[in-house]
Amino acid sequence: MSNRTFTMIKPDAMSNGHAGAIVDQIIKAGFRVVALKLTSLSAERAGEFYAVHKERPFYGELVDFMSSGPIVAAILEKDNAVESFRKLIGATNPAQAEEGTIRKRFAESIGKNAIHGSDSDENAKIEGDFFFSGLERF
Ligand code: 3AN
Repeated sequence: MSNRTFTMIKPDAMSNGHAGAIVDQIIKAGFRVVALKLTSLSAERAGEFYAVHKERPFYGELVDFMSSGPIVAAILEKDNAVESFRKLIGATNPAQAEEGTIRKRFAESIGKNAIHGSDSDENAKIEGDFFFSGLERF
């Protein structure tokens, strides 16, 4: 169990104006912001980030969507961060997400689902390193 996870606020939530409310909910849930930036992914970088899903039927759609506009990337800290954050964001499909979760409140669909949360300590480290240098962490 590690105390850090990685998140992205996805292009749908950004263009729908939910970034501020989402960051507010994350901080109120007790996460400390270690690193945070407004950025974007090229199709090539999005493909690299989601390489584990390469064989899935939705891979092309996912890469197109994730490179369609700005995102907010962040590293977050809390005890049991990965699991606790997955609980806060809710199920991948917002229709199945629990009431009050970030995806239930802000996501449009299973593809445009507002937010990413790392699924393991190992991936949290890989994904945080994908976006942030040591100098960008506090
Ligand atoms: P999670 O983000 O909850 O860990 P994963 O890892 O299964 O979910 O999927 C990664 C991302 O791929 C999801 N956040 C979502 O944007 C997209 N995705 C997953 N399943 C589908 C699907 N059936 N159709 C379209 N996009 C999907």
